[in-house]
Amino acid sequence: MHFDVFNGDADGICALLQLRQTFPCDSKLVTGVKREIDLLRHVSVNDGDTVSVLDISLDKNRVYLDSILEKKTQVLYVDHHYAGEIPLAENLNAIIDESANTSTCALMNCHLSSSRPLWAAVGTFGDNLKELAMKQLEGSGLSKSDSDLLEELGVYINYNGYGEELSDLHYSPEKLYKLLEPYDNPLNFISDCQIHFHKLKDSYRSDFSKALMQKPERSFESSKLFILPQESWSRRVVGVFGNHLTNTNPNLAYAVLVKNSEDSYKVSVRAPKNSRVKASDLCCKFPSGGGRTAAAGINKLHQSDFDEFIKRFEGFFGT
Ligand SMILES: [Mn+2]
Repeated sequence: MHFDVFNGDADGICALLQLRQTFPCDSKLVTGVKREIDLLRHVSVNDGDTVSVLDISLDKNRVYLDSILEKKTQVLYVDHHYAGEIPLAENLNAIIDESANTSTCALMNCHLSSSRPLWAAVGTFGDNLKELAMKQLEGSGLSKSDSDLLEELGVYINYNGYGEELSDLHYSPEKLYKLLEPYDNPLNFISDCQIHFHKLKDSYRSDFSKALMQKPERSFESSKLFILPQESWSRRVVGVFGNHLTNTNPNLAYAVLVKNSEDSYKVSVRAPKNSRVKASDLCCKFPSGGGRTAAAGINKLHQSDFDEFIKRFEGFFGT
């Protein structure tokens, strides 16, 4: 059997679309809400099985990966999150680049010699890397309005991945992948599946308009912190709201917090666009923190760490 293990956001879904449209195979899909990144724990392999892992941190899956590699299973690992030390194993093909200006979709596009550049662009737009997304489209001859549509689709698929549980999401990432999979060209999905495209668009707009009414909880010289109410729209919009804030004011760092059901917060951090400070370095200081240079998060920031987080957040981006 082949396992396709992928992040439930746009970058994960679109990286798998590129791979499977180029090399079709009947695989077992393993995915979840965007925050669920230790997905390899769901995979138990037998002799002859193979695995692809897309857009989830190697470091967060290390123990599971090590045991899969010990069984001589062939693994393709494509990612841009914090990886730590990459295991040296003949049966591991790791395409990992942690630099700020890359996405799993762009790495996959390179790996597949640009076989599905439009999907590579959609996923990269989803990760809020607009310039890099436009690079994937070079030579495709798309009009401005078509590339705008691809950007919209990327933002909506990315938005759909956020939530505490699958029940917060409009589409489970597996269902969304299966809806998109028949379309070699994402523009054909948009024109053929207006119902789905508009459902994503309308929900995004409705959630987003609520977020825009929120005032910052704390404003520092070089950063702002928002706390959204404990509702499912907040859990869905937290990441795209963070992207919007950083796009609007690239000089500031942002943290957006949403209270979890327990005594903790889910935290989304965006580094200032034009700084080299790594958002992931701040988040990794807390248990359940992770991410990448421009965008990182903490799944469960305990109430007892709240003041400490605010202090570090202010200081981290303050110099
Ligand atoms: Mn990504």
